[in-house]
Amino acid sequence: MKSRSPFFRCRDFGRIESDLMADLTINRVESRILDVPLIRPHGFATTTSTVQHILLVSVHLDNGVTGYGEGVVPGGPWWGGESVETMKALVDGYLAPVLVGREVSELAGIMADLERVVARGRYAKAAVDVAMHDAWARALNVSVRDLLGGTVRTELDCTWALGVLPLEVAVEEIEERIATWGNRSFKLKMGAGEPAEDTRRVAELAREVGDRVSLRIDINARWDRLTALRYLPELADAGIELFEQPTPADDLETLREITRRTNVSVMADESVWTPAEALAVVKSQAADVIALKTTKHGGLLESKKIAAIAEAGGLACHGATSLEGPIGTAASLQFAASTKAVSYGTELFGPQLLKDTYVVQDIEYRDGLVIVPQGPGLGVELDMDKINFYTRN
Ligand code: MUC
Ligand code: MG
Repeated sequence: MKSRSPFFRCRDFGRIESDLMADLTINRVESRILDVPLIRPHGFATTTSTVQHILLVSVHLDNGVTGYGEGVVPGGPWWGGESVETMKALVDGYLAPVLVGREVSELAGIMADLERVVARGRYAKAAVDVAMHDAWARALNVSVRDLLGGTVRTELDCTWALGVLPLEVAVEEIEERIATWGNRSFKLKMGAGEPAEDTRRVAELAREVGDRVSLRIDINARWDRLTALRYLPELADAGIELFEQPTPADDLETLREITRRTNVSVMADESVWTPAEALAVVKSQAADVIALKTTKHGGLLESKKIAAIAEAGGLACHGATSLEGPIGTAASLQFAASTKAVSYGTELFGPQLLKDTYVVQDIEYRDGLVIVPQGPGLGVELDMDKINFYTRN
């Protein structure tokens, strides 16, 4: 048999390589809205949810592999201007056409190109970014955290967030969480009521349970400077351990003043969407912690930039939530598992707030911890019957 020249071997290699690349080609992107009931109403500063709406995005490759991501906001457009309906319009009409026909291994390039067709739209972009990470990792038979650099932790402290609730109901819920799930820290939503009354309610709660658990508050940017300077010291005296975004997002001066004046750690949430905003918080020393949400930052790649900036500036990141279901939660856990800077625990309790799950094996919680799922991709497998059941018609 005639031996093949190096020239042909080289061409064969090129062909094999291009076959593999073709396997990774994205052939379609689909999305559907899920409406999943909550175990109890969750009260935010300006609205109350009884159902979590989730945009489920799937990225399908030529090799038969599918990856999933969730587009999700806490309680609707009040938080960041997007809703599942706006996300669906962006994904179907504008983002999907950029993906189709490209290899999923071009993820960074695809994400950069999305910026040319959609400004902001970060929740929608996050769903697409996560679905591509899941598909690519599954195609390589590795976990998403492997793609992101490998494992730095396998479990995290998990804070349980209470909605805006009357005192007795809140105490009952905290006792139940301690007894059943071993939660050691709780976040209390504030900002809905009149500040003096809101403060009295939380201080009272701290007197009842504060010696056993860590209490944090999230005011969702609802207080002005004077209100914050008036009431935050009372909350500090009551033993609150973390103040999350007391004042408006754009007002870093006031956030900095609060951070300077108090011994309580201050966390920036609404103030940090983009890497540039994270840098501004670092430069102005406006906070001690950044609420890192893979959703509001627009996906895992952008979140890595936020984490790097925080770490370089000496700030910790908290693995925060937009009340994702199991898929979005798995994505944030894969991120936290691979990112040292997520050193201030997590509040990724979304799946426990849902009345039902739509993955085969739900996210695992025990002893106040949430466990990073194992297995390829995000580490969760979809239950298609449940998905179909919760899909909006
Ligand atoms: C937020 O502002 O942090 C996360 C949990 C929760 O109750 O509200 C969200 C959003
Ligand atoms: Mg917040």
